[in-house]
Amino acid sequence: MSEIKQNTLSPVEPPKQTNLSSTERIKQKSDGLRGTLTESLQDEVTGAIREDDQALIKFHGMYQQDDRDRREERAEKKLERLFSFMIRLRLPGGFLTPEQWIALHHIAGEHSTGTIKITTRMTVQLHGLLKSHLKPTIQAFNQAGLDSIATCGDVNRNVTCAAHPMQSEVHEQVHAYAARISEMLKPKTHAYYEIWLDEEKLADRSAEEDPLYQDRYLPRKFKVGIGIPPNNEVDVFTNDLALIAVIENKKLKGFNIAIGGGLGATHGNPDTYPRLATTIGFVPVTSGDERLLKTIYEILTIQRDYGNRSDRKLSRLKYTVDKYGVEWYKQELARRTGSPLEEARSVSFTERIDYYGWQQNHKGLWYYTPFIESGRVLDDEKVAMKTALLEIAQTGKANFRFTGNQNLILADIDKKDKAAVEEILNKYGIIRHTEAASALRKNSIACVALPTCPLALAEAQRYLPVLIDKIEELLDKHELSNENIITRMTGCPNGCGRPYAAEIGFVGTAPGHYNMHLAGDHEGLRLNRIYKENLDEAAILRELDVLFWLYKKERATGEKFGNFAWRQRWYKQ
Ligand code: SRM
Ligand code: SF4
Repeated sequence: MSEIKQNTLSPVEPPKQTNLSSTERIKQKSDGLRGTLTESLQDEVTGAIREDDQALIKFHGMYQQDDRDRREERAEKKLERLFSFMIRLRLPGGFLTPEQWIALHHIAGEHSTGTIKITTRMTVQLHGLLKSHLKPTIQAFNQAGLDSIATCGDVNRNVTCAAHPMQSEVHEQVHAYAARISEMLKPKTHAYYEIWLDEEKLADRSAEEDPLYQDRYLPRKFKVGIGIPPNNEVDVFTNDLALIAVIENKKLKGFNIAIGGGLGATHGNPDTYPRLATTIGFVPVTSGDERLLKTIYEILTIQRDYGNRSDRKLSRLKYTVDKYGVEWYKQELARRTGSPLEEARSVSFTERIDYYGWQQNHKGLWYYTPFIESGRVLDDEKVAMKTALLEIAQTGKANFRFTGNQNLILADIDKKDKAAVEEILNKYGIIRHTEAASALRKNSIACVALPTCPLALAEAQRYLPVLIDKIEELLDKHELSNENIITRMTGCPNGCGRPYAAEIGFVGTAPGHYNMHLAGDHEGLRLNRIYKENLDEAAILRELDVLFWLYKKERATGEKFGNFAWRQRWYKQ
């Protein structure tokens, strides 16, 4: 891809910011994100890395964590916390070849807890890596053609893109943009290759000059998502930058551009809030991609120059958009790109689902989507998912695509190979497991939360499956078992499982307690609102029992639970 031409228009001076946050200082003096990571890794006295390096390692796709289940026991024994690391891969559009899945399977077994966690952004994470395992892990990933660059930190994150190729004939064309955008927005520093892959130090540092990120990077994380109507399975409007494919007569015409989505909030801080992206216009791609890429690039430069660098709670693009206004952002973008956006085109999202089971695309290729609860690929008492997926990968007959709902699709299976894949799926009970899962369960998401997430206030992925057992009983009682109510839980208000875009959202407030949010729509076009705060399990079930009863009794034909809740104003006014 050609380099984006730098803007040569006379700059309008962005406001000079004082009171920079400590992370800003760490970034700027990090020597291209190197910091003292090499020294930190060599220090055998502790399982942790130095404090400043904890901020820097994120840009390399890793987080320092500790096992929160064992904090007390370790403290009693006067031992340091049981430190380990989480690593997240960069997989734009969420795609792995079967060979890469096999490599991932073995790397997970050798270096991490063994569980492969599919995330809400269509990639995978491994947890529990000891410090000494980080380099061998990255080197093994590199051998498989994989990296973790910029999957965390104040940069563009993993680019998501609607997953299911049977959705449209131009799906592959749209999908290719995820990789191109990811590449364009990747930091230029060579640090990753030096620190983790032992490559030679650059003699000439000017080779890694980074006109986009400079030495300050972005004020905060930045997320790009691509949606392909009619399925909004990626929750496209929850991204800082949402691209919505405009397809007319089976041809890709371009993308509607929406900015300022983001879900993170802090309990008790009214200045923070979830927000869906606002559509600001359309960019055609019929005469080449330069205009689209330039538009994306300059949306980031505006956020780089105007985003809040003192208070990290207020530094996402959504706050910049709300502070300066959507019209101002559009004008500044037009100034930087040299032309205004075109009028947004009409698009329509009518669903937000994973297409479970077998599907066929326009070319006759087959796709199987199994149900993977909370995206955790492991062998447990319910199903040997990890072994089954390895065996399928070993046939070489299926690619692996991830969805924004923490699932995967066994993809691009030739007609003649379908029976062989199906035999393995049957052998391990995957088809039975997928068909047996209720509509509620299949439409649920839970974030990681405890024991690894340092920010969790309550359980999520370890608890939602249990709560769903009980909600299923209520749905059964009210003859609503077939309702695919979108239900999501997170252990804190940061929103990693996108609970604010659910029909029923549970947001952790304290151990065993959740705020219950209601009245989001089914398509991800309207956020929900708080209904009741700090509920324990008994209170949640009591509330739902009554709400389901009313829903069954009074809903209009075909009315979704979220829309009914909205109509009934089941939220705090
Ligand atoms: Fe997230 C922080 C896990 C998707 C909003 N997120 C975290 C951290 C890294 C905790 C931390 O900062 O130390 C969590 C690591 C837990 C662990 O042990 O693995 C974490 N986030 C996840 C994942 C793995 C949840 C999952 O179960 O799938 C998702 C990884 C996505 C990926 O592959 O890149 C994940 N996080 C999201 C999403 C959903 C999305 O992007 O579609 C959101 C809401 C959208 C948004 O960004 O606004 C999200 N995560 C946050 C926030 C709030 C940011 C904010 O603007 O306030 C934090 C906290 C922070 O950044 O300070 C956070
Ligand atoms: Fe952790 Fe909160 Fe994100 Fe859940 S929502 S993974 S608890 S930061």
